[in-house]
Amino acid sequence: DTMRAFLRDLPKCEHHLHLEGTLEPDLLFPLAKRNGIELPAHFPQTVEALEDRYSRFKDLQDFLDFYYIGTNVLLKEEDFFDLAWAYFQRAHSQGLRHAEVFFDPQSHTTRGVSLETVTSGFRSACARAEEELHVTSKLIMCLLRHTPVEECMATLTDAQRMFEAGELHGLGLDSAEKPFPPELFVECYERARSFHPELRLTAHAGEEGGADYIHNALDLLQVSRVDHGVNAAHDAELMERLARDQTMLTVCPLSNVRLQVVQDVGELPLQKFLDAGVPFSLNSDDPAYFGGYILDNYVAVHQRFGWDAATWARVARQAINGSWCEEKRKNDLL
Ligand code: ES4
Ligand code: ZN
Repeated sequence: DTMRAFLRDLPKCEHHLHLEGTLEPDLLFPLAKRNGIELPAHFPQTVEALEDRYSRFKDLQDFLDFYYIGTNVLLKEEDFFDLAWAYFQRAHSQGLRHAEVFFDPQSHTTRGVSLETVTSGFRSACARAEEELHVTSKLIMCLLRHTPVEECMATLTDAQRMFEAGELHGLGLDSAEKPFPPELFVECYERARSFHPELRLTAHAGEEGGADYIHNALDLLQVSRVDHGVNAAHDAELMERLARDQTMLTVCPLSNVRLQVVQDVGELPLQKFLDAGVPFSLNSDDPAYFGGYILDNYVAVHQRFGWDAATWARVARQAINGSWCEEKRKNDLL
């Protein structure tokens, strides 16, 4: 319809996308076979059964259990390339222009897959996306907050050269929010900041965790962006702070429904953020698991909020302005 076409043609930027979360069931099973990986006995055996199970996640942890099993089928550089290239093509067909994408090195290095293998495959896909699709991108390495801090520190050491070379653009923090608050990772973020003066910092906070998680990510980790962050809406002082500093929240509507953060997209505090001047972007998080890519998230929001064209242009502009790309690229997108 015309609204979907309008939203498709908006210049969209995505800032909250886990590359491992783009593993579609129809790639998961062939990769498991190609790499001789045996899936657990309880794992659904067909694409249809798996998709059906994905539509019934109880909460974040229930999803993560599936997400980490899926991740196990990724072994070779070409697996990482195929995964990311499939994502870029699909998102491009939905009007994506720029993506800042997460990956979880620890979920691969603990299986004997080197960081170099992972990033080489991803970087090749990013280069091809820029050449062929004119989609620009940045890689953000995430630390798994359910793992010991010493392992996170070792992962940072492993990645130091790539941060220094600008091959990795930012650091994030993901996996189960509770009971792993931001304050556990202060030394990791300090260490990362020492690698490069322009290294960008973000963290998942305020999806499962309360507004205190967001305060602590800002104060203690010194992040310049907050992933999810929807629980900021419960804290008036925090809302003022986010608006004053123009700190962007990377909101993931379909993810929040699938993981039962809200029962319906209409419950998200998006109008409240707009009215308060708190910038946000709309993102797909783990599109293979949550039933939609970036445009599907825009459409779902439109169905509940019914914003006019000027408001949608403002939402798109906020996402461009909150991007970590070069000013020249931002101006091209605006
Ligand atoms: C994630 Cl939705 C979400 N939250 C936390 N960690 C994640 N890793 C992949 N998706
Ligand atoms: Zn996420």
